[in-house]
Amino acid sequence: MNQNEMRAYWMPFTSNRAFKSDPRVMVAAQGRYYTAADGRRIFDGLSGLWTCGLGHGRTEIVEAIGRQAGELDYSPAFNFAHPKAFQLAERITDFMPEGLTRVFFTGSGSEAVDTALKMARAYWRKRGQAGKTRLIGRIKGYHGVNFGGISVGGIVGNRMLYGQGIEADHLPHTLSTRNAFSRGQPAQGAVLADELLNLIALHDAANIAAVIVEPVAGSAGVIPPPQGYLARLREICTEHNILLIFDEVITGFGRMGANTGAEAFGVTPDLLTLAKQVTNGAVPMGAVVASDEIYQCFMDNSGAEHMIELPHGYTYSAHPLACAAGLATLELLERDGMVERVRSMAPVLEDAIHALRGTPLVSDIRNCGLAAALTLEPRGRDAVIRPYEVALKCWHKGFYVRNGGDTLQLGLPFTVEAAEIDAVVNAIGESVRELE
Ligand code: PXG
Repeated sequence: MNQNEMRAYWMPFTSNRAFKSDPRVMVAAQGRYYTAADGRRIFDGLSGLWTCGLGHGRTEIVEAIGRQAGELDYSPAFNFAHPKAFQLAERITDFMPEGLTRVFFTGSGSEAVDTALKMARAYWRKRGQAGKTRLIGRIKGYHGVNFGGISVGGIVGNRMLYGQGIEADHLPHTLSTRNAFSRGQPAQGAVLADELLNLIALHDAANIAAVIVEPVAGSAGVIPPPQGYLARLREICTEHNILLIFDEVITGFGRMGANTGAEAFGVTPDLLTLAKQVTNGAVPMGAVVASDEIYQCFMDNSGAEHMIELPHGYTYSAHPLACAAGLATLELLERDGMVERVRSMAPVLEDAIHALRGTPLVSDIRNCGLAAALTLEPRGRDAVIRPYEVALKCWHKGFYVRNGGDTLQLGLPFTVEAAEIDAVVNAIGESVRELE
């Protein structure tokens, strides 16, 4: 493509200038491989953007979307519904921990996060505790890009340009050099959850609505929770009447070798956000799953029956194409035993990625389920340049891997073979050794 053809498209989370001088364009995808514009086959080391665990172009999903487009392309989301919205909501609850039974659809992960934050504040109002508005996130957290999400988010670069957000505090992140090169959940750090007690002391729980964390921080570079950490957060939230929200946009539907991160780590939140894998990335969709108690509180405290209990929703909430894709995706996930497959392949990834320990410039390696990341040492004051260079080198070697901050990330397709794990990890190792 020449510069003119690339002029109008302002790309998201992309260095537009660098991209346009060396474009990386995909023209097709099947299974675990993309086809690049120059005809090369590229291994999909991040399942799209953590979206396509089942691989690309799955016939059942493609056909379900096609059928749906012909039958009912759109149905108004407000005051009306279509059958697959109910079916998918029910189906999603099959994958949720006990007690999370009510599904609110959105169009993306960012929308799911802002929906969950609004639900949390509204819930306390409905309960007559209007003072409970403060929201608490975590340093290094990523909760999408809308105003609520960036406010509770803890990746400074995503917030610094945008001025005043909404009131929020941040727990410390759990990354520690003491835990460097841990396999899976690190041993040290559960005590960091107690920082929540300091925020409660500062603001008083009467002013705090919710705490939101990713069970495993994804975008910040696959940071699994220290053993006991999430359970401790749950305990403090319960004790002080604060809602706990798990942002499972990446960890939902299999990536951790369990249906959810909540299941993987044995801790149940009050609200849980989803997106990405719910439709295998084929149609945009997100969701918030709420506890029965929260749903009932809205039903019981909203006046006459014709009154709207939650004045919130999106034109594309429960979009028929997304619901069709979601039903087909969850069917395949279950039929093909994909969650069990993630569990069985996770140790293969763990061994392969940790074999890079000792490679120059690699200062940490982390993994959990079919997700893994390396941290690379900065070049001078530039912490992001080396992962960026490695991702480019990998692309030229036929592998798509993701760079983010000072990390390189892998989110392998659930269908991945051991030989592919070796190949992509070798490509990363080789590329790191080529660095200055
Ligand atoms: N929460 C979490 C935990 C996410 O990972 C979002 C919310 C926002 O979702 P939407 O659909 O609005 O993008 C995300 C998105 C990466 C990467 O490289 C991660 C995301 C998106 C793009 C890249 O880790 N996560």
